[in-house]
Amino acid sequence: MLENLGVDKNLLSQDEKTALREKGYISLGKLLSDEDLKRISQRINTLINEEQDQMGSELFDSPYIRHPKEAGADRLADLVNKGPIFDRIYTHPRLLAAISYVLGEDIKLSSLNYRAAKPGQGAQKLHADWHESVPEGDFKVCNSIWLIDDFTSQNGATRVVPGTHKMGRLPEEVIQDPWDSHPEEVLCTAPAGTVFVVNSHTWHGGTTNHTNEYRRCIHSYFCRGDQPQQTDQVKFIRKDTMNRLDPAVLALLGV
Ligand SMILES: O=C(O)CCC(=O)C(=O)O
Repeated sequence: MLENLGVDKNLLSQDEKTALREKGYISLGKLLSDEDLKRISQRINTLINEEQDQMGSELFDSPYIRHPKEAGADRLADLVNKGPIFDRIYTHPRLLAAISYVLGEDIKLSSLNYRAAKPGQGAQKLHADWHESVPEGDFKVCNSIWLIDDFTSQNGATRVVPGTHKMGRLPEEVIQDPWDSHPEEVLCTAPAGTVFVVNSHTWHGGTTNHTNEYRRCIHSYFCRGDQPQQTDQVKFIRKDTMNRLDPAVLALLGV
């Protein structure tokens, strides 16, 4: 399947592979042009206007993996079905090379959601995106963060504690207060259009947005083929989405 999506092991440099292995996250650089960002922002604004208080409902109401509502951030969910503009955000070959480097060749999209930290809010405790600790190498999930705005030290950039994916422990098993800043945490600051791939077992979390603007990103989140998806794509996939996507993309969705 990955071959048919243009994925090749050589799409990642040795340094990128080492960083993913050792630190548990990397920047893939700027994968979205300013024109892409403009068009994605327009589509997001349209969806926000259309969905209003239903925003993110597919995520919060899921009978499969229920995600807690977050007062400090807006969400849009199920972006797979909300326009071809979002396709590249889960099919980019360099993204898939990085995700499969962490999870192995058998991967599925788990969910494709938008998260915007509200002005003055957006802080999260340090967490892993998995309910239990896993031994190094038995990774179940891997996320990517597509920056729609610049991530700065002021606007709630994601924090990551490098190397914690190798500890086989959840933050709450080790530190007293996962809301506190961690002495080794690093902020993922970068220009809009940049993509970070974060092994989801690496401790991480949103930080407070100290500006007056929303801090926006899209999470293109993957799981190993033998794990349940956050958004059950078989249940959610719309006919028009199914008709326009290649078989290899449908396989990536688990459809
Ligand atoms: O958007 C972010 O900065 C990180 C969000 C995150 O880690 C999550 O929602 O699990």
